[in-house]
Amino acid sequence: MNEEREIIGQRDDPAVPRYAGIATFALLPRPDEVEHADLAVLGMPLDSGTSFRPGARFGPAHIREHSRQLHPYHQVHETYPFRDQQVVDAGDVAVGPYDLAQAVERIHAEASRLVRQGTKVLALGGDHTVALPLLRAAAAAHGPLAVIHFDAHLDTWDVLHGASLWHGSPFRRAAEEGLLDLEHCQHVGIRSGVYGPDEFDDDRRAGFELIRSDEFQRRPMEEIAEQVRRRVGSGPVYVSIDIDVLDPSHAPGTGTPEVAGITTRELFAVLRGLAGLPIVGGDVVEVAPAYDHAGITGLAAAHTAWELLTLMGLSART
Ligand SMILES: [Mn+2]
Repeated sequence: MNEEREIIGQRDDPAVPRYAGIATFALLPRPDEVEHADLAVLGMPLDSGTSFRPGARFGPAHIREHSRQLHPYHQVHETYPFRDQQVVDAGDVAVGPYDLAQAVERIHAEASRLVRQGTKVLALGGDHTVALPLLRAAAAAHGPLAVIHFDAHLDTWDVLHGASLWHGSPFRRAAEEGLLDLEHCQHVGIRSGVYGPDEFDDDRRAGFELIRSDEFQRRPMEEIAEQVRRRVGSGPVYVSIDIDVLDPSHAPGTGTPEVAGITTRELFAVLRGLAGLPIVGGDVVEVAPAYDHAGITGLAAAHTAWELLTLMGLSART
């Protein structure tokens, strides 16, 4: 880290409470307020790849609104995530709703621009299609990536309704394009309905091993985290978190909810067990606020993003 550079953290005006003022993510500065950003939170207001309930285009704003309560110190990692690295809120990518291929190109262009200037991207979705251009940008800089994918769904499916680009296919397309390290990818929390066992064969060919959500009932979470660490090895890691990995009781506001999921506590336990991995990028996606209640999903997503950016700060330090 550059010790001389002044790091600007969260807004800290005693006259303005956390619930007031414009909500950047965690009340962090914008890019034009800092010399250099080590990590940019970047909104993806897009849900044109959704197969079931639409609405994730409103996810980034919802997550920001619920990120006002994020604090500067992480009591488990004993670190200050906004001091270890300069984090900014880079706003939303300029994408429209009608042309998904064009939106994917724009996300790729914006993420690539940030990555080239040495800024890691933590994306707020938006539907899971956005992971493909984000992986393209990260892999261009770091080579094939070990992906840790928290999700109820495999997302290694092929064509749906004639489209190869949709929110259930990003990791299949990424594998085909050589963006993934096929020996080192890991799903966590899988449980959705499938049409048959061949879907799991396709999934293995896309480079993934899987941990199902029901394993959380009989296995210690430390052991699950250790299995993930062993699988991903020592190369660059990308962490993709579909909020529907959580049980609908913990995240009702999402497009394709699946029952019998994991809890926020279980998700955080596994994430915290990944400290020290070289995480080069990540996303928290599929937040659809129209189906949320009392901000449960917004809060879960904001805090999940905070856990992830804390990990990214720890990997920057090592
Ligand atoms: Mn997904």
